[in-house]
Amino acid sequence: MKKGIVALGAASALLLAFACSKPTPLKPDLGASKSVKELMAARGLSEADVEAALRTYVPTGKSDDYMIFASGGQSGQVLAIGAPSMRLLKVIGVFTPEPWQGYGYGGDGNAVLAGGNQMGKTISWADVHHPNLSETNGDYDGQYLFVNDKANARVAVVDLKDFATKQIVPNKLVMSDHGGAFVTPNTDYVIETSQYPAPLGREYVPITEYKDKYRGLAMFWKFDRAAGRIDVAKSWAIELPPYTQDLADAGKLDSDGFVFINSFNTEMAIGGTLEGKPPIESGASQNDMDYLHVIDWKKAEKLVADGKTTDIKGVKVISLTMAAQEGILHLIGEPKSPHGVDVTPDGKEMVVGGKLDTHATVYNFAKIKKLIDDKKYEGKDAYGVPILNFQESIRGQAEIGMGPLHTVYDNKGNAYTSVFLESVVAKWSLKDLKVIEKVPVHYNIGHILAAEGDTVSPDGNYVVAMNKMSMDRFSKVGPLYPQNFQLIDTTGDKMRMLVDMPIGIGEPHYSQMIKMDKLKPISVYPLGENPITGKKDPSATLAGQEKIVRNGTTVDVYMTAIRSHFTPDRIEVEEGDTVKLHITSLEQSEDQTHGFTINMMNIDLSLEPGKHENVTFVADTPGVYPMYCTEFCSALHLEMAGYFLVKPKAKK
Ligand code: K7E
Ligand code: CUA
Repeated sequence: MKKGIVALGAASALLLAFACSKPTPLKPDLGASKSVKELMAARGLSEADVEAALRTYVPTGKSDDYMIFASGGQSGQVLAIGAPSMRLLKVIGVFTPEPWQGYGYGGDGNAVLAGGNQMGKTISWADVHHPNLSETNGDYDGQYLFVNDKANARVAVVDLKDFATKQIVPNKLVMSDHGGAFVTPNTDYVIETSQYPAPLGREYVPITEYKDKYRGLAMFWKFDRAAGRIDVAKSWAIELPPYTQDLADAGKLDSDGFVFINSFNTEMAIGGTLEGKPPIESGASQNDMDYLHVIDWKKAEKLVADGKTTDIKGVKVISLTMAAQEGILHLIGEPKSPHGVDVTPDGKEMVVGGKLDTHATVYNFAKIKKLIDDKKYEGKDAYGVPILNFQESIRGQAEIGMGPLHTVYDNKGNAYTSVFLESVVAKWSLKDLKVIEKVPVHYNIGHILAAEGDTVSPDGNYVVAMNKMSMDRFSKVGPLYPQNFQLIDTTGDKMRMLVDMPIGIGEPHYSQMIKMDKLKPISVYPLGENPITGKKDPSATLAGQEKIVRNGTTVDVYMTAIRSHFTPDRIEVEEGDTVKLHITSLEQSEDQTHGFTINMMNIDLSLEPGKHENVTFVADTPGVYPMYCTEFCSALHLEMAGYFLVKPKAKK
């Protein structure tokens, strides 16, 4: 056995020497002996295929131009994808434990995950919908990523310095969210609006009292950029009618200071299929119009500062009555069963897609603002919220096709709308509201995203169709099919389908795409840094400081990891001891990661260079537990191991 490992070590050394010597030019058989045409014929590729391949191929050692941050859907994670290559670069652990990153397996990440517990329960998954990048002056700044969990009403903060989740904030008032996590143009707030109405604060109320007691909510999470965390104490909310709020977007430039939220069940249908009542789905589709909510958040912020809020479970809430009276909330009709509301790059207009409509409706902010300023109302809803006239609020409607959902923009005045039922991307002109071109996608597109698409200055070169179905696109993997991302080139007069990317981890909803050079991730942590606090850990251990300290039944182990050993590598404790491991990676070279596990303990850490981790557990079962490094870090990686021994308690 030992011999084999030594041989392997020698082989790696040889490989290393080889890699470091002058590279020998490769002479691949195919390229050298066959022309491109022959190769195309052999592989059955058309010219368009080859062109698409050339447009997306990123050779080894070269970087992609963009990074896509995609929702990982039910996986609870976020995917980092390079574009145009559409290669998966990382699955970032967010709401779900992620073993490779050692996230949720005993280390400090446990506290982050626990921060997202709701109603006293550990929640280890999420329905991730909308990742949103932090912005400065309406432009992605590459610093943070926010993402919501629709199923459990939570928002997470990912620091793009190290692509790690730093915070999960549970919304204590609502049961689900959807309109989030959208940021205001300078990331003052991360917005999270509820989806399925329920009593705010979660007490039981019979569903027959839906109209009176069930509510929606717009949560304004205050983001403290210097701290890199949501400041829960400075956050607040606005109570909304139980109209089932859907997507939201923050205004920018002209419409800065406002938030727009869709709703799709102004009928307030509550189902009752077993009792012979119509399901929510058909009950909610009776009205031709639902309501676009227009919120003046800067005005609301002043009310909060003046203390004009109600306390619900410790959250400052502007009541619905107050919001209606003070001109914070206005409603405008929107057709029909709307889904996305997307503010144009100049902030002047909002495009709403109606799932059961054939139009994208273009609302004009200046018109809306004038109606609000003139207090010109069409009426009020049952909750006293002023309603603005639909026709007087819009510039017009674009005839898009069956089931427009979401809209993104380019830098040439065009909009791209995902059309679910038709399975196309419709490109149309914002100027004359005419469709220019439709390109088929495969199939049933949900969201669409664009390069730098939600900024004040989109790049205009790519959109990605995020398709729900992929029937005949990929090799079969059983009845649960991958989702399909399709990258489309939008630089020319005609849209060009470039490449498919199967997503085999969950159903992504939204994504954003940022220029790669805006991201400035670190390669190594400063020695002893605890990534969760962003500071040198008080228990950081440097070479020579390793020790085992017993205090009663608590054993603190100050440990280091460096190629290719742990110090100490033997730890013996007594049954029932509380063990606190403090492990610092002493590595400072790029890509030199160690892992750490104690067998059978469900402990698993990733020790990137410089990183410090703390693990606390009770050694409750006597035995001999090997511990080892879980990353193949060196030729002597297998030797990077040790023993954790738990001595049985002496019988009395
Ligand atoms: Cu799936 Cu934005 Cu949650 Cu549309 S949402 S598809
Ligand atoms: Cu350290 Cu393997």
